[in-house]
Amino acid sequence: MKLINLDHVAIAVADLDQAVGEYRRQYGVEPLYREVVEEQGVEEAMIPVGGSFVQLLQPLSDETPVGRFVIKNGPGLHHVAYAVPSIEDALEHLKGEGVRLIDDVPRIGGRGAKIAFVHPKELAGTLIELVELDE
Ligand code: CMX
Ligand code: CO
Repeated sequence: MKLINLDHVAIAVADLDQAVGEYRRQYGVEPLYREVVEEQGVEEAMIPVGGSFVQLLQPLSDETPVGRFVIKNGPGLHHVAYAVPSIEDALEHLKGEGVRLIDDVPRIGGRGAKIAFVHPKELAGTLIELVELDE
């Protein structure tokens, strides 16, 4: 297992345009990507900060992971994502450690990256995403 960097910190929001506007005004930053990822039930904006991103997530409906999260907790910190060299190797390693995975096999997320989630009950109540970027 090797973590390349902290790829992004994800924040669930109710209104993406408003959140992007607040980041712009308060911190002077601008999204580099913005896209709808149907399979994950979100519209996302990726704001570069140093070598990492802030990922703002607006749920496409209440019946999505982020939609349920916002109803239950309100807007806030949703997950952290680590870049890995090989997502298959990382998942294999975690399975060997007996770690509960949400995704046994990678999915395609924003930026066309391979992604997979680890269950938040595994480590300090934190939802963890692994990302393999196509570079
Ligand atoms: N962080 C920490 N804990 C979380 C959480 C989060 N983001 N989301 C849910 N939980 C906790 C809940 O509080 C709940 O805890 P308790 O049992 O103690 O109350 C438990 O996990 C189960 O939550 P739930 O609301 O009953 O179940 P859900 O159906 O919402 O499933 C989860 C939770 C994590 C399995 C689901 O959100 C999931 O599959 N997430 C992965 C996919 C995802 O989040 N996609 C959106 C982001 C896409 C991207 O980054 O590109
Ligand atoms: Co993410």
